[in-house]
Amino acid sequence: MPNVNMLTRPQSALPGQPGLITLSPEEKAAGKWSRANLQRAMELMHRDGVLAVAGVVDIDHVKALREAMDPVARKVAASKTKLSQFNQGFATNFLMSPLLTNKDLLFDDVYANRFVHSLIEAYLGPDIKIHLCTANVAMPRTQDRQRVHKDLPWIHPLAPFIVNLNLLLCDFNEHTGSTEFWCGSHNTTAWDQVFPSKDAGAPICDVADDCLEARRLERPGSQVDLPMGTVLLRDLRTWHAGMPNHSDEWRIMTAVEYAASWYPEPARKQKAPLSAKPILEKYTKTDLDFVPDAEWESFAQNWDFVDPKAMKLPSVPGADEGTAEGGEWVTLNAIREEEKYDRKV
Ligand SMILES: O=C(O)CCC(=O)C(=O)O
Repeated sequence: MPNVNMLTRPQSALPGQPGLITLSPEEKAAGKWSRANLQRAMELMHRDGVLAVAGVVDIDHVKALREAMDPVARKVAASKTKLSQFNQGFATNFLMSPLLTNKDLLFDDVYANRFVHSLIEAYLGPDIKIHLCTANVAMPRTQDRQRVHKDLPWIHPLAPFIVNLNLLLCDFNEHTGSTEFWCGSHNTTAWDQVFPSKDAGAPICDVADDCLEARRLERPGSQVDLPMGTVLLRDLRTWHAGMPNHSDEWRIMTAVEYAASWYPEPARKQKAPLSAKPILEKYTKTDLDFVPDAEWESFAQNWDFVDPKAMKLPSVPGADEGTAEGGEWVTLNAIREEEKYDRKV
């Protein structure tokens, strides 16, 4: 067999699961990644758009987060009455806020982890900014799967610009409704999203069916199989989908998004509580709007895509509100009307 280089192998020979790097005791003691692990992490991130990282968060911190967030997730779910309170159009997955006003849950290795930051900075460049803090819940005993999508309802840059960090608060596998990822989709497709109509300026999150079917032949999506406490880094351009959770567990992962320094400040930032500012800004900047704790708590668990008083995701340049600086949103990813995948045809 010839020794075929990884990067020139056909996509179909590449694994469906993302690669994994594990922090060694020597790296932990030195406070930094070895050169070899850093190189491996960058190769995997650029190849797959997703990377699993083990050994960077204390498992007792993960258990504490799980214990505190599980009852809140149940309560939030019980209060939901409308589809707009769920994510991606199915009443199976929803967003909740991590409990950022509980100082006993503000762990450095979760919100200010230098090992994680250094991987993200190697990928996005220096001076990363926290852009979003949330959590994804897959409700137990559910049947529906989300459509394959990118969390990007706008014409996004064609270079790494936001990395999402998920911390898995239980074992993630097909039984517990782990996320399906389409490794490599971040850099092999660009004009792949559906537009609500030909004259719409911004697409919706969904990936078009023919892009999906073409890619399925090359390197199909697969659900991750990873233990509790793993950190998953995802280039936001990577296709993925929330899946049915067959178990009795409330499957939760926290999410923190980091943006590249050159990514514009959103005109409307996500709100966060003032008491969490010191930890969130310990080593990175933020693009968050800090408000008094009591004010944040009054809407933190009210996620609803149509209620104006609900918690809001940051606005997106080139779609709803332009940029905070008022500058024009530009990207090479321009698309002619006739090239758009129109939802109505
Ligand atoms: O919870 C998951 O596994 C993924 C959910 C997701 O992709 C979403 O809600 O946009």
